[in-house]
Amino acid sequence: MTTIAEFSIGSTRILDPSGAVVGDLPDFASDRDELVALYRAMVLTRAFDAKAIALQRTGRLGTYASSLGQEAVPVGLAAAMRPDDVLVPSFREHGAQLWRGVTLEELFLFWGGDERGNDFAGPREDFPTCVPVGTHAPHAVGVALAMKLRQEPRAAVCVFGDGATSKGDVLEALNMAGVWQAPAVFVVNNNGWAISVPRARQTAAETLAQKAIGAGIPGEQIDGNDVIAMRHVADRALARARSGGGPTLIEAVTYRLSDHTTADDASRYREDTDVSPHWKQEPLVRLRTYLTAAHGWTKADEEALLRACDDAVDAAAETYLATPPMPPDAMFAHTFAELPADLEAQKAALTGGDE
Ligand SMILES: Cc1ncc(C[n+]2csc(CCOP(=O)(O)OP(=O)(O)O)c2C)c(N)n1
Repeated sequence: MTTIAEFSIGSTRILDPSGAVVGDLPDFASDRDELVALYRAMVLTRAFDAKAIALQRTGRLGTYASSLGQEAVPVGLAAAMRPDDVLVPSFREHGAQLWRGVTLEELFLFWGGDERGNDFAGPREDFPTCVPVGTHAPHAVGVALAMKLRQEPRAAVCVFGDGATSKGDVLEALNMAGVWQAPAVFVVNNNGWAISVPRARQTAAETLAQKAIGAGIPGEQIDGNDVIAMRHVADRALARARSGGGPTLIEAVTYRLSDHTTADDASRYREDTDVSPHWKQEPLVRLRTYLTAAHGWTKADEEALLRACDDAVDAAAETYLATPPMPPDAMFAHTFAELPADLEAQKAALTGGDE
């Protein structure tokens, strides 16, 4: 037998869990302000997360998907994006959405079941949160293809979980992105679990990044709790996509410290002893340790930042709680240009009108 093709999967880590530099620092990472911006975005995301869970537990928010411990993936990714790139997110990308200009109030509205939360004042072309697993990946390829046909130097960025990579939608999207050399960057937010199904029971593949190989596109893995690595590798993939170099798949290895959602109880399938080592890897402590050692981040800086983020989140929550709900028939708006007769009838029944 002759070997006719060989492949390998690279892995990138720049900051290790102790906050030590173990790779080549990219240029942006020597700038204290750039690092503080990344840190702030992760802290704000975590503050939003804590408030969202508290509101859900007291009956004031719908089912909520936490991003606790995974903040470096969306934040690093969004920091690498340009405003006119398009984010096509799954349901744990609050950090990316906030970075790109979606407001805290909008995020609360969305998770409170109010569609106005998807009508972002900020990134008008970004897609709404996709709750069906993986169905947004083909959409992202369509967006990227449109950019290519219009010869626009932009990219579509699609994020999904490890479980989603076992779905046809994602594999088909990777395949067609490769065929069309679409300017798309796919990010697997590999947090180890698809609800109660561990990564090892989803696929026999050694890495998820190698799912790119079958589609003929580059795939690489990064330490997804290292926000510097995330931003750096995404920078490179986005630059390649925008300049006609085609798509990339990035597997960001992180860990879901929380329950899957507020409707889940992870203690039913996961021991505390499995989870606790991952607290030593988490992304906020890692960058904070580095900021402290390399850039003189102080306790006072930390306290001021925590207070500012908590205040912003509390104020947004107050605004959300004070927002009058939409009328029930709002669910019929924006679904069809002209409502089909059966939906017209349902709307009329709901509003007490004639059938
Ligand atoms: C098409 C579809 N099937 C099933 C579900 C129910 N569901 C919600 S999240 C989830 C697991 C997703 O796991 P993963 O892709 O790893 O993302 P994570 O939730 O871990 O971020 C499932 C099966 C769904 N939302 N959509």
